Amino acid sequence: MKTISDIALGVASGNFLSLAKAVSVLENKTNDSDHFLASLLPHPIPIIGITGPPGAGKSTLINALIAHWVAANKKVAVLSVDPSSPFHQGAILGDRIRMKDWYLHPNVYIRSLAARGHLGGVNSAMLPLCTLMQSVGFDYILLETVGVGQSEVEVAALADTTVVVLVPEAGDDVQMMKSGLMEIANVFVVNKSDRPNAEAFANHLKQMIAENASSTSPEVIRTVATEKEGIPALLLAIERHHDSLNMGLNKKEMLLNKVMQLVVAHKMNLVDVAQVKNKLALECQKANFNIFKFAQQFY
Ligand SMILES: Nc1nc2c(ncn2[C@@H]2O[C@H](COP(=O)(O)OP(=O)(O)OP(=O)(O)O)[C@@H](O)[C@H]2O)c(=O)[nH]1
Ligand SMILES: [Mg+2]
Repeated sequence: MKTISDIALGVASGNFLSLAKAVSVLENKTNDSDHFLASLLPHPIPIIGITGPPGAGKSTLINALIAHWVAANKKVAVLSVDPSSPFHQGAILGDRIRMKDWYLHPNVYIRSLAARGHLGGVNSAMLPLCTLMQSVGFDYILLETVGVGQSEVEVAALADTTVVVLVPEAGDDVQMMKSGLMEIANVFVVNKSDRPNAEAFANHLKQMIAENASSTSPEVIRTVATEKEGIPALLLAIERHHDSLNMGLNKKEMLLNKVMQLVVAHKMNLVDVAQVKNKLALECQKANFNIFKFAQQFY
């Protein structure tokens, strides 16, 4: 059994076996994991979130991005979040097929995670993993999540750049998109641009963005992920967004949010929920039960 400091040393030297061990230390949330996390020496490696509706081509796009980066001798980590299933067999099997070229590649690390069941949602599982990946010498970190609920918003908060992947048929979903995905997108991809109406949809999207005009309007990039078409343009758009971030925009706000989440999660751990529950069961029946007075005994 390797000690935490052995694992930390292995991680620092970019050893994938140590990386796998480190991931299980974090997942098992042993007492050592806080200590281990605090000992990491992360680099500011870009974290790129890839989200969008089911089947939009996120994994295929990631497959193409990996191909591009590996050809340039870069190291890539991919973390896929499946928000719906605690077992995510389907996601794993599907992604194993779509990203099959890369599972055994020495410069690529791919890991699927279930979001459900994690107290604190996606973030509580992802932030430690992202920090770990930033400490191992990867050049890029990709987070894939299906944009159907809350997880994509959490991923967007973690990512430096959030890419929202849509398909031409999404025309009818534009209203829905206006509310949720519109706000988190730093770059839009219209994937499956080999299909009819791709150009019309991309133009419609650009028009909507212009109407929503803010100082940082997301670019719209057309891709055919299966053919690896549009990848250089997408990479340029990601880079341009990342450069604007480096100027300081939003970055401190993002960090403050992350720190507050960690502090809250830590404070939550200090409270014995079972004990609160038992006491509450006794006291909530009493006359003039005051929730503030009750809660303050645990402050
Ligand atoms: N015609 C066409 N098909 C594509 C393109 N990109 C992906 N596909 C196909 O679309 C299907 C779904 O692709 P995935 O990459 O699994 O999509 P996803 O968004 O990762 O799906 P989930 O993770 O299940 O939400 C697969 O059959 C792909 O081959 C494209 O550019 N054009
Ligand atoms: Mg996928």
